[in-house]
Order: sequence, then structure tokens, then C-alpha cells
Amino acid sequence: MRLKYIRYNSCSDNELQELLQDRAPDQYQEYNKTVLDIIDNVKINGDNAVCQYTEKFDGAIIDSNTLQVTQDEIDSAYTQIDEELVGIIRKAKVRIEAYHTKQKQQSWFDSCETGSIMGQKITPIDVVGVYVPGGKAVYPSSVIMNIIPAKVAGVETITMTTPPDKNGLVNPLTLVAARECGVDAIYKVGGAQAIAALAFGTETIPQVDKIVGPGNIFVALAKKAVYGHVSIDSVAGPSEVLVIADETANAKYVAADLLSQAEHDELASSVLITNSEVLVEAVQKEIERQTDYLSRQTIINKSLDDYGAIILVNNMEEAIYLSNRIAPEHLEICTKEPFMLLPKIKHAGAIFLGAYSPEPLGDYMAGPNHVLPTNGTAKFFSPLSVDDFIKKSSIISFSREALSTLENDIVKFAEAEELTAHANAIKVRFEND
Ligand code: HSO
Ligand code: ZN
Repeated sequence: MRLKYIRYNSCSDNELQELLQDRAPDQYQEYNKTVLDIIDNVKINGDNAVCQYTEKFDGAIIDSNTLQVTQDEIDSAYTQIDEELVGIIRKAKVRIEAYHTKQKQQSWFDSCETGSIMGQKITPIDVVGVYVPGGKAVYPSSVIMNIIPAKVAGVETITMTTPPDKNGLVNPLTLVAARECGVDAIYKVGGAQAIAALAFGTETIPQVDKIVGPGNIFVALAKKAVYGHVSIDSVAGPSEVLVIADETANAKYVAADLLSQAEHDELASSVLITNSEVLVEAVQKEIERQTDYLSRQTIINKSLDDYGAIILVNNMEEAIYLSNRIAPEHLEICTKEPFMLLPKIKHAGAIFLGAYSPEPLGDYMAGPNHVLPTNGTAKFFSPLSVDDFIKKSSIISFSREALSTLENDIVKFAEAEELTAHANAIKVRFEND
């Protein structure tokens, strides 16, 4: 398998556009009607609707009494998991917690001599629901990445939903990761029905204020549909990596990192931008060599075939221009002096610098969140963080004297807007009673 290869010089904008096709979930609007029907049904029929969908889509018989994962089930999950892995989950948790603790914002208050106080009060969201997909893409690392920032923010109640298998059981690794992070309750439901249950509540599943976590297209569309009634995180698309490399980069490492994203999904995108023709050839060879011994070859080949690419540029300026234009989820800079390029990088979810900062380091252990903006949305979205689980209230407290310094301005402003009651609320405070 050889990656598509273009020289930036000769490549027209159209060619580039085609190479970097849009992979946004919006292409699947046809499922919207199904999703809206599911949401309505859950809203009206609660647990009953939820359990019917679970039987239909997951083949599991669940009722209101068995919807919540029990303590026994969690205990049994621990017996099924390699102890060393539990230790690794704990280690990852500590590192991720430490990183996110640095993101915490403080409330602040500013006071002025005339007697005014203005400030911003930070309050965590009360109840958060974390969606965890089932099936093949079971990522306990994502369970940790979604729960920890909520915990650090001070969210009081964190619930989780995840689809059960045919026997009504939930993946033990998911349960262990969730318990390690301090989840409060876990419910066996997946798909759009889970999002509806979290957004509107059922007899068994409490309504939440915010829903986070990845999912398939039905989950993504359901999250979009309930947005406004509850808050949601951004809707994640397929994973991406962009590697900027020069002639000093190690072709073996670059190829390995491109492959590590390609194995996620047929829709994943792995792109290399380099100024070194020698590296291009070496990376092509390494991709072929390494793919041979990897387990997910079919996914890798399809993903590289459809969305993989190598772009040969004349210099690093062009590489940075293209990178900012693509705004990748993950950006690796494998150049002689990666930090020299950093100031010019404007748009990327996470930036990995140097030969020993491969993307999977960030997926599991480094500490920053691996829930990142995809599909060019790094132009305006940030990684999942503690900020996603807090909200702010403005604080205003004025003395009579402080208000008097703004009295005339407010009255005039209000009258200009023809809002005499607004003006009146100021004036009455300075009338002689
Ligand atoms: N690279 C994925 C996250 C992940 N990788 C989970 C492995 N497990 C999206 O950032
Ligand atoms: Zn990954």
C-alpha cells in the first residue's frame, strides 16, 4: 500500500481539496428522522422505550430493574481484568488528573474605591452524563478522558451509559475505568435512546445537564438534536494525524505514527507533509513493511487508500501554511528544531513535538485530553477540558455612590433605546422620597 503523493508546487487547490475531503458526520442527515423518532419515543415512554430499543438494536433483554449496572457486576469486572492493566489505568488517571488540575479557573472579584464590586463566579455543572460506545471500539482511555475533567471541575454527579452485549453485560474494562474515575451510576443503554434518556430522564435514568463522549452517527445526531435542552461536547468525527517532518525525521517512526491513526477507522486520515523526497520514499517503504505485521490491516489499508496522503513541499513555511489550513486533530512536528515552528502553528487540537512524542503517548498516558477537535474544527474548538464542566456567573454589586457615577449615562442609554422602565429603575434610586 503506497500513499497518494503530490508535490505542493504542481498541485492546484482543487487537487488539495480533493485530497483533504470533508469527513464530517453531516453527510448522514438521512438518519435524522429515525433519531428524532427515537428521542420522542423515549421522552414519552421512558424506561419502556429505552428497553425496547435495547432489545431491538443490541439484542439484550433489559428492564427497569436491570438497567443500572450493579455493584456485583463492577466487582466481577475487576476479577476479569489483568491486575497490571488496573495499575496502568490508575497511573494514567493520576497523570491526567494532574494535567487537568492546572486548567482549573478561580472565581475573581474586582472592587473599586467608590464601592463597586464586579466579578466572575465559577460553578461546576451539577450533573453530567458520559456516553461510552460499546462494540469493537471499546476505549477505556476515553472513559478516563471524559470523566476526569468533570471530576476535577467539581461536578457533583457523573452518570454513564453504554450499550450492553447480547447477554446484557457491559465491557468489564469500561466498568473498571469508570469506577476508578469515580463514576456515580452506569446504565446499560446505547445509541440515540441513551442520549434521549440522559437529556430528558426516564423513571430510572436521571436527567443530566450536559452529555459528553463519542459515539456512532446515531449518537452524534441525537446529541445535536438535544443540544439546547442540555449542553453537549463537540461532535467528534473520525481521527486524524498530520505529521510535519524534515530530512532529519526517522521514517520508521513517522510511518508508525501515520499507521497508528489509520487503524482507528476506515474514515481516519493520516497525512505527511515534508520537504524531503528521501523521507517520502523511506516512509512509503516503512508503511508497507510495518502494515504487514499489524492486526487491523483491512481498516488501515482502506483508511490510507481513501484519506492518506503525502504532500511534498519546498520549505517549512509551506508546511505550516498547509497545516494551519487543515487544522488537524493531532499534529506531530518531527523536525530538527520542532519548537522553532511552534509559534507559527495556529490551528491543531494537540501538538506533539519531537521524535519521542508519538501520538499514542497522548492517547493514553501523557496527561492532556485525547478528546480533540476533528475535521478542521481546531480552527474554533479546543480539546475537552475542565472548562467544559464549569460555567460562569457575572457578579455585580454597586453602592449608591458608585451607581451615581453612572446614573446619567444609563438613563440616557435606556432612553435612546426607548426603554423608559429601564431609565426609571435608575432614577427612582436618586429621587428625594
Ligand atoms: N486517538 C483517538 C483516541 C484513542 N486512541 C483512544 C486510542 N484509544 C482520538 O484522539
Ligand atoms: Zn488513538
